[in-house]
Amino acid sequence: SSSAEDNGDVVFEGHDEEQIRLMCENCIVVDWSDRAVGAGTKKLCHLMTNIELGLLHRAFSVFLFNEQGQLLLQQRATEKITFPDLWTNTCCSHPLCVDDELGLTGTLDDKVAGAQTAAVRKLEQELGIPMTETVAKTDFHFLNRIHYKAPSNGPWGEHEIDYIFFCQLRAGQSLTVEPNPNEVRDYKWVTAEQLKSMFQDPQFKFTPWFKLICESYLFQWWDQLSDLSQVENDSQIHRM
Ligand code: DMA
Ligand code: MN
Repeated sequence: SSSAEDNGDVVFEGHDEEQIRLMCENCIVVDWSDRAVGAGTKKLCHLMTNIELGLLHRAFSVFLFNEQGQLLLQQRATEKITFPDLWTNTCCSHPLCVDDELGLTGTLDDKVAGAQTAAVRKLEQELGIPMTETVAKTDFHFLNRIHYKAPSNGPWGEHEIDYIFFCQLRAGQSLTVEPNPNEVRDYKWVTAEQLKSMFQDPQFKFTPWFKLICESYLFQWWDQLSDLSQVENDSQIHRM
């Protein structure tokens, strides 16, 4: 449906205009083996009524580390329709149904490259990080894919196959973060110990996918940040 129609849709009542507009993006609908089976608007893909019928889409999650090995966290803007105000990893979004993000050949390498292209696009749009100058696409380490489902507020939720990427700034490289206030409310660089203590502090609330990754792989991968060769490029899809 057009965005003019969507503006009047009851599911968008009280929501931010720009975030409603982004609900018209075309996500990649996938089967359980992560084969692209079609396009679905971001709106359709994030309604729990569709998710409960099995609708699944492709996503990515970037974890960006500085030279000292601190992780950049973001707090989602209040304007976000799903999971507003929650703390999470550096950047998350969806590769879209466009040639350079879809992974046209269907090989894992090609799908990873498509998700990386989307990651560069959103690091810039959400955090003002000019990735092409800062980090080359080859600096993205693909770890694995996580399949999870989680309800959000109201009629919304997530059901995704999520491509996990680690990226570390090179020696001497600094970074200016200029958050887009429509996307990001706050940000913070943390060590593993600081993140663990944030989990003990009730003032910080976290997204479900970030909690799942923290409870499973994050800290063991973080320990191996200087050499990810033993843990990267896992072709399995991990169901959580
Ligand atoms: C969706 O993130 C992706 C994951 C892994 C949950 P998001 O809601 O931040 O997407 P967008 O930034 O496109 O709204
Ligand atoms: Mn999603």
